[in-house]
Amino acid sequence: MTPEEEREQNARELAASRLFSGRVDFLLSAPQLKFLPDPTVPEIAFCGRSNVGKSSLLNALTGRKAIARASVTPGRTQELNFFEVGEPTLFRLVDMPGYGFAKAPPKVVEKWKRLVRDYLRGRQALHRTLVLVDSRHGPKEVDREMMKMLDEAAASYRIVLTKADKVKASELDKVVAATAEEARKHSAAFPELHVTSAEKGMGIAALRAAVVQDALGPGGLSE
Ligand SMILES: Nc1nc2c(ncn2[C@@H]2O[C@H](COP(=O)(O)OP(=O)(O)OP(=O)(O)O)[C@@H](O)[C@H]2O)c(=O)[nH]1
Ligand SMILES: [Mg+2]
Repeated sequence: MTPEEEREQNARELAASRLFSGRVDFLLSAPQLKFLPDPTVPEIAFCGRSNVGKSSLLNALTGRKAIARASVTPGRTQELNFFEVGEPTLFRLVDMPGYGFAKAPPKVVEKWKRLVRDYLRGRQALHRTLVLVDSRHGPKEVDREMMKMLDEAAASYRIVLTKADKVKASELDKVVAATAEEARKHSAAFPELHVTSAEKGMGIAALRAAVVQDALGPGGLSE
């Protein structure tokens, strides 16, 4: 990065951080497409395997301890959870149900798959999807399936490695390389990865800025 680019990036991160420290409210849970909110503002979706750290990442981005978890009561994980950012609302974050949860009955998994697929394919307001991948494991078969589905829908996505604090630096380098290699195989994946830790705050400021830019465009928050 040139010094000028670095200044711009810092300014973007600061503006994004200010925005996220303002209003962030839970809006609703949608168990079926007909319960989706009116698509009046851009949406950014968070998806990934069960336990990958979706709710924790959402909490870290918004600087809230439990906003995502607070709204998701146990047994209701087949729903899409919407959060609004900004006053007035500038965009929404959508916490998706976790996939690859082996214990869920096949019928439930099928219903979830359909809901997610229909949302991701058909939602005009969807500006970007974040596909979360656990730094300890790298991309798994279910992650590849999700990526393929997004490729086919031409719904572009960022790959976000989570829980980076849980692996050694040398291990992390390997997982980053393997994940970047995977990204190159997918037409709708951004080539650059986000390496994050919700626990330690790593990569959070940059991801915040990226989310704001994805939602609002390059001119996003300029005063
Ligand atoms: N060390 C560490 N642990 C994390 C991090 N992010 C999440 N965790 C832990 O991983 C577990 C799962 O995190 P969640 O945020 O609930 O994961 P999720 O993807 O929302 O899970 P589901 O809603 O069940 O699909 C929790 O015990 C978190 O505390 C991280 O960055 N570092
Ligand atoms: Mg969750």
